[in-house]
Amino acid sequence: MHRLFRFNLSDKIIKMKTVLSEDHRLHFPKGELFGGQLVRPFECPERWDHVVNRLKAVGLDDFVAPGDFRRDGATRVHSENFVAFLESAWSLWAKEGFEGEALPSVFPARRMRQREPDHIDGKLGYYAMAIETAITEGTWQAAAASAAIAQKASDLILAGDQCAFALCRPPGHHAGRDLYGGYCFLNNVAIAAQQFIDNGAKRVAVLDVDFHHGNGTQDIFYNRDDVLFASLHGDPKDAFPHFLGYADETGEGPGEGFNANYPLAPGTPYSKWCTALDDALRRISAFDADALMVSLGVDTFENDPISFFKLKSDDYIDYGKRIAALNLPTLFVMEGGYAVEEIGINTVNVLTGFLEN
Ligand code: OKP
Ligand code: ZN
Repeated sequence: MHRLFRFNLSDKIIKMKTVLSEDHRLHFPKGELFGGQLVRPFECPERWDHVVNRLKAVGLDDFVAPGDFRRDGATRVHSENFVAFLESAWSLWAKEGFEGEALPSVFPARRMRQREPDHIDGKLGYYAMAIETAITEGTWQAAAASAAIAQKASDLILAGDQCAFALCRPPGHHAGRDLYGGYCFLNNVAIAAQQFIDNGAKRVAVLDVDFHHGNGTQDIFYNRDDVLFASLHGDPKDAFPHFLGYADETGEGPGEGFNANYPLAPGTPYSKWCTALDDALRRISAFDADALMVSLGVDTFENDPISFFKLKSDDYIDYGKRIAALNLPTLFVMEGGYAVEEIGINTVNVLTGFLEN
């Protein structure tokens, strides 16, 4: 591959393409287990419509279709057995004659066997890291299309674009090497980061600004020194995913020092969030990455229904500018954001802030 170039965003008028697909609509479970009830999922197809409408409204309407999902790219970061499970889960579930959507019910907890069973009930629990996320008939096709979007957006940057927006849905950052849950199946941003490495990048940084800790991305790159993972998120003492994301998780083996968590307290305002962001950006800058991947969740918004930070819509413009100051080829990958009416404005504010610099 050609050497990834360095550029000054302010030097030239730059454009950002958005890669997107209608296939996300194939994943629309009726139920999410929340507060002991099956509720309409927070992670819903209209989220995508609001982002697309806002992109059109500001003239960021250079839309590109993904190519076919490249399965071999996914198995660079996920286990073969896990991907095979995702592909076959719905048909195994349907074969049992179950009436509802596929949810796990039993788990290999402490001192039990970590071994994949044959029955779908066992497989679901074996691979789940959370149980709110239903698998339905179209889930695999939507998840594969979402990953294909991240792959195509990576292709664009590897071919010379300075930046790109992968409008992925379903999201990906909770999906680990062999774990799904938290609305995520395939880890889109990790698949993208690995694609850069596999095409000659020496170092790739992943900045996760979603409200929730990107446990899946951390898991995938935890023992590696070629991918720096930095995440700002609700303190796992108080926030999902609860079992990863503490500040003392700094990487292991060769990866020691290449994982940076910034757990933040309930009620965190932009001033405090931004102090953590600036520290993460300093870490990324010192890492001397060839490319930056941003896990872009806007559930940090003050009115998000399931999160507890206090960012306002204008704050997204400000931090988009700060990210641009790194002067790196940058791939934005859509993650969460559940204040559906504002998800378009907040997401696109990051992109326009980045482009205006
Ligand atoms: C996905 B992404 C809170 C339950 C949280 C799952 C949240 C998944 C977030 N009581 N449920 O990071 O935006
Ligand atoms: Zn989130």
